[in-house]
Amino acid sequence: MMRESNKPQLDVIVVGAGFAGLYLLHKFRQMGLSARAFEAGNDVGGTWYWNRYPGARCDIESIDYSFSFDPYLEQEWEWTEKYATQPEILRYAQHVAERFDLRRDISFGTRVDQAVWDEDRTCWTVTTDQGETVNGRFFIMATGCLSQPKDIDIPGVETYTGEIYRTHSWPHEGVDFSGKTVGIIGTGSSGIQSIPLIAEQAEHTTVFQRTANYSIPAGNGPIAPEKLAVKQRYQDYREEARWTSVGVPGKKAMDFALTVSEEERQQRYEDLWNTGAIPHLGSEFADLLLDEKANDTLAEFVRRKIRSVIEDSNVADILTPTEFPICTKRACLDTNYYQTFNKQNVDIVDIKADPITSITATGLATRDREFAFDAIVFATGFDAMTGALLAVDIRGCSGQSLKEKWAHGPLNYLGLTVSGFPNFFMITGPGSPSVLSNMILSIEQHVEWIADCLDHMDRENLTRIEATVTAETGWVDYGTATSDMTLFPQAKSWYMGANVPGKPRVCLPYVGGVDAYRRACNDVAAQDYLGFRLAGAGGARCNDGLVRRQQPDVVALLEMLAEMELPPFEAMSAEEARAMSVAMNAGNPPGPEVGEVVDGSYPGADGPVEYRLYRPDSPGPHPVTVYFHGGGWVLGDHMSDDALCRDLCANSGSIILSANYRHAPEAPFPAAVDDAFAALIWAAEHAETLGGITGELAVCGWSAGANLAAVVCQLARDAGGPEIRGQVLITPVVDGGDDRPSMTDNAEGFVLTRALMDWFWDHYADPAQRDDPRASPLLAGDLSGLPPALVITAEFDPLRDQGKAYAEALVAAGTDARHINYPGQIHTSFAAVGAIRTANGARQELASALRACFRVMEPA
Ligand code: NA7
Repeated sequence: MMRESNKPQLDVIVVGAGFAGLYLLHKFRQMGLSARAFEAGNDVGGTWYWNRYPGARCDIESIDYSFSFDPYLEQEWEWTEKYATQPEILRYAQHVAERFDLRRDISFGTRVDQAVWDEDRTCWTVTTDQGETVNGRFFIMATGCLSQPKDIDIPGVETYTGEIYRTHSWPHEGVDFSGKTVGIIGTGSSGIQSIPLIAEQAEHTTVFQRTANYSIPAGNGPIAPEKLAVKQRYQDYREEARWTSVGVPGKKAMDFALTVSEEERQQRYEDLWNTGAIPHLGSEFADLLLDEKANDTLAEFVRRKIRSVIEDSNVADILTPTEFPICTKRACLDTNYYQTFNKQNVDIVDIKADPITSITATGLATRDREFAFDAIVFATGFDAMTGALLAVDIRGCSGQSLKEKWAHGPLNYLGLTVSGFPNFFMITGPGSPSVLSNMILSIEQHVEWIADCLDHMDRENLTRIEATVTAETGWVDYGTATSDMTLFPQAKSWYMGANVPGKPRVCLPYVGGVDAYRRACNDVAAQDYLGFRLAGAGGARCNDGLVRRQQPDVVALLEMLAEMELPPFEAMSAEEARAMSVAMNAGNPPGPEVGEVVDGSYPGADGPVEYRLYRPDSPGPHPVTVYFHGGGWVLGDHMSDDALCRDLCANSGSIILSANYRHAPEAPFPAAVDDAFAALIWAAEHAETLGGITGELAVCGWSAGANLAAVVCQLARDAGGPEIRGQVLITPVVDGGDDRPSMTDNAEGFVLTRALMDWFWDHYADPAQRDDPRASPLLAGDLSGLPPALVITAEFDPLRDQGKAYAEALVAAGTDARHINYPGQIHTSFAAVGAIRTANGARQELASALRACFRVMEPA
């Protein structure tokens, strides 16, 4: 038992009294916990207290950018504009503080210098710049993501004799620029919002731009009546917002910029432009942040708009952004930004072409010019997301500092906690969606998650919580895998830590969306605080593990399918299942362009059967790969794996002849085998007429199609031909009696379940037939003398271990075979071209295996 004198003074110590700090205090008071906040400013408001520059506004509509935790609060407060100004948002923060009487728990004008974990007393000891020391059971940094300004990294500032202003700490009394010459450095949000207003007052304004930004007109004004009407169903509306990707209701993009018509695309961009809907800009189409070409359609649209506003084409050249994909840096909302540069007394200087070399006594110098100014405004940004956290000397177990721990990037679990730093939480920390979302909504989610966690601990009589290294590493890797799928890493942005010299280059926010993130946090709590070590009088416990085990796009797909609540295939007739499979295929992204696509038919074992031929975009002839589609011998056809066939064709330089075959149950085993073998023989004999190179023949297939590919290799060997150069087997079915661990572990799981596999087998072959090597090629007595094989499997596939067993058996029999198992993937990953991008590497591997097996890629 802890002696009374040893007990921490407070339950919770909070740093910051912005929106996060305010809600924390309110929440903890409701829970009966003692909490105190320290705030450097002299009032509440955080970022909205400091950033008072002219034109400062939020880029999330005010109806959305406000608290939802109290229905009375949300009803009584009336916003006056679509995008609220800084003074109005600050008034709102003050109103919240007053309404819930929060100021009495806040020490203003006080900076926290240090926080040290005391293992013996299970508490944090916090010291402030006012000489105060307090201790508390929990320590929470609610310091905001954009609160630590970036140092001015231009020499000579101290020599300047004019006025200096910084957008992040603007004088409270305001600034009058009338009659003054002003230089403004920086064209991020702060610059873009303030430049038009400063230029309106100043006698002359010169803007120094390093990187041109994308900005769209805010279209600000009174709140539209339909938006205001949301207040009549505010709580439902908020719940909707919680399950969107940015925390603002809107339609979920399901289609692709590159598949709709040019006309539709332009119309949709025009609508976005006209509504100033910045949160939805990057999500209008599902591929905008994933595919450079798709992104460029929007970027080009915005570039054209920018050019149409600016009169001087040289100025337009400077202001038109080209250096990074749109939305990979925060896109800006403006009012008359580009128009401002049509004024005679406003200049722009491209400091990429003519860099600033120093601040001088009278102004600044670039490499080629000298400028004199009465005032210089720095709108040069922040040491975002980690800066404010590292500004406090936070020391966890064994005295390790957060700075040391984060030397190579902010290791964290869920953006909420850090291993080695018990009872410490961050609000909207790195690793959470934070700056890519409606911040107030994300703040609420974090505060509520922490409150639930503390409540759980109290109920279970636990006093210490700490993330495990496994969980932390898993989350960081997952976050990196998520951002690596996107275009975000291509920008030198503060999201990537690229604006601060020497800062580790990692994607700071979690880019997978508020909805996916919320699900992960909820899953952690629901699984007995998965990945946390908890201890106290109630006992020690740890359910260690990873909250997300599949690749991020696989998780997104599985979540989407779960949301759709589709009936399982095995509950349907074959006809119904086929119809559903066609419907599901319809929305797939298209595969890459190929030289030519030709449909035809080959003589199957029982009459003509269709094929689709994909020809590479290079002068032929080419080697030929006969491809067999997946679908459990029941579903699919020669066109259903279209995107994969295109991908294989484009990347392997081989003709892909996707041969259909008769399907079960109408034509059960061995009909599909007979057709597949007939297709192979026909392709070998007709290689030249198909534009192929005789003798350069390979087979490939996915799932049941890979079963057929493996089987025809055995049949061709036994029949003495045709000669096959290689077999590429994608998650093959090779054993009808499989009961290996992967079958059991993934039985219930990931699109292909054990029940579905059983359903396929039941349609295809009688139990007595399944031992036939033409149904289960793994059971063939002799696996020697077969074509070189590449077998790829997926970690979360019931078929994983049989695929592996086949590759091993081939090797044991002296056949040249390689097996690659792809972590975090599922049975359908490899065929999902464009949708499961984390399988791109695997698809490259398939294509190079095909390339490698041919002796001749092109005729001499
Ligand atoms: P940002 O968006 O980081 O913008 C900072 C701007 O300052 C940007 O144009 C920078 O150019 C420029 N900059 C920074 N350092 C220099 C130096 N040394 N020389 C010249 N130019 C420089 O910060 P904001 O305050 O505008 O906005 C921050 C966020 O607040 C915003 O995204 C919203 O979420 C709200 P660069 O692009 O790095 O070439």
